[in-house]
Amino acid sequence: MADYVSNPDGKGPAGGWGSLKSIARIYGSSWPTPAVLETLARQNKPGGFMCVSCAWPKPKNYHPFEFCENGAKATMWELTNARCTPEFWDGHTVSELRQWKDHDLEMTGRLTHPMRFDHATDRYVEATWNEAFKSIGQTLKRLQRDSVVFYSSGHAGLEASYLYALLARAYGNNNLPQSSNMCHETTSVGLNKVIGSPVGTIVWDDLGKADAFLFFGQNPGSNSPRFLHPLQEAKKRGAKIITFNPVIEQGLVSFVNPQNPFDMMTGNETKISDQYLQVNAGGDIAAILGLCKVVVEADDAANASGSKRVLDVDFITEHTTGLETFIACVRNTGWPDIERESGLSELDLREAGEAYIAAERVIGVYGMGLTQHAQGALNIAMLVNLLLLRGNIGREGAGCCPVRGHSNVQGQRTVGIAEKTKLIPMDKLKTLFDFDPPTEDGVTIVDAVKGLMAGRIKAFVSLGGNLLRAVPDQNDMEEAWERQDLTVMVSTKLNRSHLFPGKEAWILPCLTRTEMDMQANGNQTVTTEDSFSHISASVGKRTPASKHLKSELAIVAGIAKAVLEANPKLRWDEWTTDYGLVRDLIEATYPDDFKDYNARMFEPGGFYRGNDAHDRVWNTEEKKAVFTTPHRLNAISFEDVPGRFRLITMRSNDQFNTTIYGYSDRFRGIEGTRDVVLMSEDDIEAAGFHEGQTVALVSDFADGRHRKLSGLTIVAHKLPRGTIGGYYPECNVLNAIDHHDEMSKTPAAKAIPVRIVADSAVAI
Ligand SMILES: Nc1nc2c(c(=O)[nH]1)N[C@H]1C(S)=C(S)[C@@H](COP(=O)(O)OP(=O)(O)OC[C@H]3O[C@@H](n4cnc5c(=O)[nH]c(N)nc54)[C@H](O)[C@@H]3O)O[C@H]1N2
Ligand SMILES: Nc1nc2c(c(=O)[nH]1)N[C@H]1C(S)=C(S)[C@@H](COP(=O)(O)OP(=O)(O)OC[C@H]3O[C@@H](n4cnc5c(=O)[nH]c(N)nc54)[C@H](O)[C@@H]3O)O[C@H]1N2
Ligand SMILES: [Mo]
Repeated sequence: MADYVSNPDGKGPAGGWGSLKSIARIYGSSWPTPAVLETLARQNKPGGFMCVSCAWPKPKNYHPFEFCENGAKATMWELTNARCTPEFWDGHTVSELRQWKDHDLEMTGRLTHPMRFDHATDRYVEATWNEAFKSIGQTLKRLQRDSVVFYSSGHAGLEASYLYALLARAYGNNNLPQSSNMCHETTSVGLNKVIGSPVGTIVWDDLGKADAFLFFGQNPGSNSPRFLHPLQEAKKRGAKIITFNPVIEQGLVSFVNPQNPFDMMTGNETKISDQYLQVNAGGDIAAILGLCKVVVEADDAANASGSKRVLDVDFITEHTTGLETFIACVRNTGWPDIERESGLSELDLREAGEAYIAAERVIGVYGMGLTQHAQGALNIAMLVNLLLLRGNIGREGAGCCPVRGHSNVQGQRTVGIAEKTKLIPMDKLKTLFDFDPPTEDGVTIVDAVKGLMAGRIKAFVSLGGNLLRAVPDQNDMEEAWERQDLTVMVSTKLNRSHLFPGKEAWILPCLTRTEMDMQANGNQTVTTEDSFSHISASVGKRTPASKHLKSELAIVAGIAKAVLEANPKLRWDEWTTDYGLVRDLIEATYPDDFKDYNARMFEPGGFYRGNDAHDRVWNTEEKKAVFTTPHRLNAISFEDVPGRFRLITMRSNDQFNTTIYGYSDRFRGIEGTRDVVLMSEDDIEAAGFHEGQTVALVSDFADGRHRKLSGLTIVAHKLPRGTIGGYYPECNVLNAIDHHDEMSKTPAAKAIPVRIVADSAVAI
């Protein structure tokens, strides 16, 4: 086993008092106010509202406080007293704000008024909603249909999302890329190819029945902290947890449950990972192949001695295809190749393989560490291979668990936000709304960005998000973004994407889920879908941050009315007064998923929309679950040459994507700055640098383009040789838009080829 200690460098466990302090800091000395506590107490409960942060499911039997450190931060970030009003712009120009950090932009507070960019004064100025809709409508009418993109990040609820997709299609295109194009699109495409499901196969109760969890590149301590509770329970009943991650992530090391008074008073830590394997960035294909080799060898031995087979032969025969070629590949790949490519020893992989075999029911968990690679889909297919060998998909306590990002990112895809026409029941739309939906596929994020850069895309409507900061080649993107005819940002807070306004540019401020959404028919409910395909209702109770805010649904309807020809079947006004009518439409469009939608949406834990792979029905081309034979042993698209490193772009526990709450990455012991590069001590020494030195990273793609990020301080960190770490989104200037997963076009943000240079060595 690797020399893994339960508390590296003396950093505190995940959860515990550190988590409460970290929450309190967001609100400063005025926290907690009774109103905020009241709001937090309603989080993730029936009749309350679903967390605005991540998509981790909500249990049926909830705790008194069913939220985590980061869910609380996200909620409080919305409930701030700060306001970014029209007067803010009296003192600032857009050019000046470009020098500001992401954190400082969002600290200006909630956006309060619709704002139009004024080129003459380089400022946003107040406008009315009518002016905004009218002007946006006129411009959209003038533009060629396929030159407009309707982006969304996974914040908006199912109702607004369904209408947004309808707006795009009624307007005349399928240009509906979403934040998951940078995230779990690898799952939507790659997992779907091998098991016929674009989403995970487990449900909540499976967590309580698994004997082992394998974690590949997912960091629950920061990104889905409520996951640590079922993991803690799993450990207490003796389940094993094995982690594959180049970085030692504290949440996968140990946890003190902040909701357990005994644990909090005594500092009683639960050790999470039994084995922590620091795989190379991009080394999972080889690592998993190693595990499969252990399984196959054990099965050979069992077969020879006549004892119980290790492979689940009945399952494989009935449900899968492709085993033989895969097994041949497993047998033909030698340990030296596996060790070199994974960066792990045969001994460690044998120990992990034995633990996998010893467990009756296994859940394979994964996140961005698998999806954001040039061979991300192959990474996922390898994990599926491993699970299929022992029938670990489609039975109790076992399955595949991709952990989703934004709170409704999965659901938005379910209700039609998708660029691929084959995913949409177009005939239903035609019947329901009496128009001919466009038949051509729309753009992915990568296509959209390339289209922008080439001048083909002329307008972007963004329902949430901060695309400028989230995509590769950020410098080119900034230039391309402001060349557009129209930029429309439906937002809650100021962000960098607002600062490169198109010829016509609008910021449209919206309500959030914690706020009351009063329409003619009363306070409205919205729904979201979590990572386990459960759909839950949210009712906001807070007074809106400004009386000028509109709901996302009302904004979509406002734009739709201004741009679309009158159509008696498109009843935007009526739908805005009663979101239940939109849920009826969703049910009519997707009857299997949303049966009795309005009646079931308050069920504790949400209602399950079902999953065929969970029931061992395989909607693949082959109508079986597919074993994939890997054509390479690593997930990267470049050679290793001396001086070239694989840069992982990381999240701290003090951010939600491009929203930077603060500068404390307490799990990794980095305080006060994000301008760092993490390197192993051996790499620092071999490269002739020293800790604390300021360096620049320069990207090292075959295209030879100059991409550089300066002013980074070297921090020694326990990492595999050749793998270094820096923060997302800052490092996005280093990535290339053509560097993405081959199958799904998800940008490859977890192994960017870079060189490290002394800061003065390369001219900017
Ligand atoms: N607090 C907070 N919560 C969030 C978010 C946030 O920014 N902050 N973002 C939300 C969103 S949109 C998403 S998609 C999810 C993201 O949540 P995660 O999927 O956890 O994403 P990351 O933190 O980017 O990366 C996950 C892990 O992959 C590891 N890793 C990197 N490269 C490799 C590799 O090659 N192999 C392996 N095995 N591991 C690797 C990294 O060290 C890291 O621990 O979280 C959601 N929740
Ligand atoms: N290098 C690198 N790049 C990455 C990643 C990485 O790991 N590394 N991760 C990728 C991933 S997984 C993702 S999902 C993307 C994220 O990309 P995006 O989804 O585009 O970015 P966010 O940071 O989530 O967007 C934040 C903004 O959303 C707005 N907002 C917040 N709440 C709401 C709301 O309720 N409604 C509306 N309408 N707006 C709201 C606010 O104005 C805020 O400024 O980034 C991707 N980019
Ligand atoms: Mo994401």
